Amino acid sequence: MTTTKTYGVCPHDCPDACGVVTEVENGRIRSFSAASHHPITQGWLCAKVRPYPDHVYHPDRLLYPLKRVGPKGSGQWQRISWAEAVGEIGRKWREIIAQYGAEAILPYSYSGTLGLVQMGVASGRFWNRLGASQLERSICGAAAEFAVETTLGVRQSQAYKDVAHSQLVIIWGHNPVSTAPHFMPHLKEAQRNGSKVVVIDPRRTRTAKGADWHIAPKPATDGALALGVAQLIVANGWHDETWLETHTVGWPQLRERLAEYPLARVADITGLPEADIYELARLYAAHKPGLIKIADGLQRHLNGGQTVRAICALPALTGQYGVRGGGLAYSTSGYLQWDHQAVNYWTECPPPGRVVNMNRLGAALLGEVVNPPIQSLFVFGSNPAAVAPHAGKVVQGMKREDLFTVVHELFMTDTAELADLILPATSQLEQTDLHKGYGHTVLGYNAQAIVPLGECQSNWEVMGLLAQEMGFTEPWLHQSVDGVIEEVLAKTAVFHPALAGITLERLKTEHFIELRYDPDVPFANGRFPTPSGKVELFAQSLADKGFDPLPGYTPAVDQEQNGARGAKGEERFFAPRSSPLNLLSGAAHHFTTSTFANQKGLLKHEGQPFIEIHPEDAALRGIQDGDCVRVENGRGWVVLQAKVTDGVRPGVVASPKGRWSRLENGRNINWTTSDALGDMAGQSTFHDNQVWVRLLDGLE
Ligand SMILES: Nc1nc2c(c(=O)[nH]1)N[C@H]1C(S)=C(S)[C@@H](COP(=O)(O)OP(=O)(O)OC[C@H]3O[C@@H](n4cnc5c(=O)[nH]c(N)nc54)[C@H](O)[C@@H]3O)O[C@H]1N2
Ligand SMILES: Nc1nc2c(c(=O)[nH]1)N[C@H]1C(S)=C(S)[C@@H](COP(=O)(O)OP(=O)(O)OC[C@H]3O[C@@H](n4cnc5c(=O)[nH]c(N)nc54)[C@H](O)[C@@H]3O)O[C@H]1N2
Ligand code: SF4
Ligand SMILES: [Mo]
Repeated sequence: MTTTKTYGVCPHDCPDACGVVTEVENGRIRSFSAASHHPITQGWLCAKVRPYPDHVYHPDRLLYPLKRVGPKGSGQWQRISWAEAVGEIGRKWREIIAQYGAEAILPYSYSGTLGLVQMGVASGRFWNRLGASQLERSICGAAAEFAVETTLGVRQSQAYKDVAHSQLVIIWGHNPVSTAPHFMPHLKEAQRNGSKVVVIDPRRTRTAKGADWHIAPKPATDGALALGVAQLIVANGWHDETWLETHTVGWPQLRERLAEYPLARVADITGLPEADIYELARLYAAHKPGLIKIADGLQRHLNGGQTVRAICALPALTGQYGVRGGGLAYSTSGYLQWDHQAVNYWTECPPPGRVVNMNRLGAALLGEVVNPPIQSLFVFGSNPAAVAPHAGKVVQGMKREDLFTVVHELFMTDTAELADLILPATSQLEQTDLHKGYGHTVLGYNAQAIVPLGECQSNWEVMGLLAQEMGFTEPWLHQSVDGVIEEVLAKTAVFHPALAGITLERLKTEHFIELRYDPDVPFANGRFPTPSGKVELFAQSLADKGFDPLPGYTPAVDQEQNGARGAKGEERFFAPRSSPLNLLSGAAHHFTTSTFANQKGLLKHEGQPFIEIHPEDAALRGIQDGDCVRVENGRGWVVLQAKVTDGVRPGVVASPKGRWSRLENGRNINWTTSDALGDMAGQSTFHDNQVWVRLLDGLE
């Protein structure tokens, strides 16, 4: 009997990027658990990933390439060989390129894995060489990334453990119990030692339940709330004038702007009592260090970028940037950026193709994108038919007869079901990769633990096959995974001192290596890598692009909810007389977006697809706890089970993201969400979603 022990990294979209260890006996996984020597993971995994062997050995894993034989979406497939599949792709693409050019091909990938090679490099090199359309990768946190980088210069964040120094922690529109689990033990300990925890969220999340104070504003009003708090801080003289003068640009202009946010107005906008807003300002000014922790859910609104700009102003007002346990905790992604050329090989590729926003996939397939139209879609590491907004449009677009769709997947997802060709993909335990977390600075090497199931191949292997088929012989398209890692590490180390001495060999033996930065507290040296070298409260770069250069607030109104009324192919929608509700669809505790939402044990924990509705809103509509309700707007509808609870504020309903339509009567929450773009960086706006909720009345 042979037993091997392999160290790896959880690849899923989560800031923690946990270290894992897999024991394999005679080729099969015997045990899977947390790596005890990973400094962030600390020996435990979240509820989603603990049963990982059930994911890897799921009876529904795709094991062979499949070719569609019936109409699109009919579920009729024929097994074919890899050679046939790749040959077919090559034939189709050559035809498309001859007629329309390579930009008619759109690769669509996102967060099935966050690995450097299997996602980063696999989404770059081959497609760049091909000259395919570029994907604007803005479904998740683009506006916040842009806002933080504009204001502070870089995305760097307090270490999880440094929350021990925080007297106050404001968790703002973020639910780390579910979405950044390894932050929680540190927070709990800080709380036990006396620091106060405030959660700001229209919904009483798992995180809010454990807070000292939960504040529930109306959705998308946080920009006004932040400016209102800022106004009170300044009006009371609680701000740090010296710090502002030394470290910021635009303080006088911001001060003027704040006059537009008197308490009464902010109370009116946010729906919060004046006393609560005042108390929040007082708490924040009185407790130092005070940490504000945000993530991306908060900013999936039409005004999300400016909301984040406004929140970023608060630690500047109180002089909290650069302080251990203070400032802003958002993302550590800016510490280490891989060498762009090593990842993408742009210098050896044709000019970049035109850019298609991933949030507009349905519209893009249905004629928004022309010259050339999208004639082929290649999806890997993403499930757009389930996760992209306005799913009805995505599905309609994917059903286009003249669209050639290839989906590289582990499972028959909503997206795979609409493909012409399906290629079977490896799981993390069947592939090699390098990972960095976005909540910490530990590098982790994922060694392949088991032989791929069936005929599964990794993303990078598929890129190699496609390159060969297209006649691209460049060696950088045919390296081994380790070769890619070595090259990217070496080329990045040239300008990144923290990588000095970190080699593939070391990663293979140590598995996880913590990168050290000096100073270890972001901005402790007082330097902000913005054009001015300071916190840009006023950003000339924004003014130059036609944006409001100061943090501000504009109402976020879902104006398109009736946009599809009576549209071709959709039944007519007439808004019921009751008023619409604002639907939030954040993270499910037991899934990672749609990953794991086909796994028995986790589905059982998550329960039936549900919608939380406030007792007042339920009563107005004659809805009782447990009733089936139809949730709808002009974009589409979905049937969910009502959970009547005061865990959402009146006017707000909440239903987690991630369900598979094909497992739930053909529709999920994204049949209602909007594909309108936010104020910055092409951001998705899932949470500006006006819906009508009513008892299911036999219509279906
Ligand atoms: N268990 C689990 N973990 C995950 C994921 C998952 O699906 N499941 N997804 C991963 C991904 S892709 C990401 S990007 C991160 C996201 O991590 P988070 O941002 O923490 O998660 P979300 O649930 O998207 O959003 C957080 C909260 O924002 C609130 N919110 C929405 N609109 C507003 C608003 O206008 N104001 C305020 N104050 N709050 C608002 C929602 O009610 C929600 O509770 O999590 C990652 N981790
Ligand atoms: N309503 C609503 N919708 C949302 C959001 C929301 O807040 N509300 N959040 C959005 C956000 S923040 C994000 S990041 C997106 C995430 O959306 P996606 O990036 O689509 O993430 P997943 O749903 O996890 O789907 C990933 C798919 O990749 C596959 N996969 C995993 N590993 C590999 C691999 O190595 N190779 C290949 N080829 N496939 C692999 C998995 O089986 C899975 O089907 O969802 C967005 N959707
Ligand atoms: S999903 Fe997050 S918490 Fe869970 S194992 Fe993966 S990295 Fe760790
Ligand atoms: Mo995300």
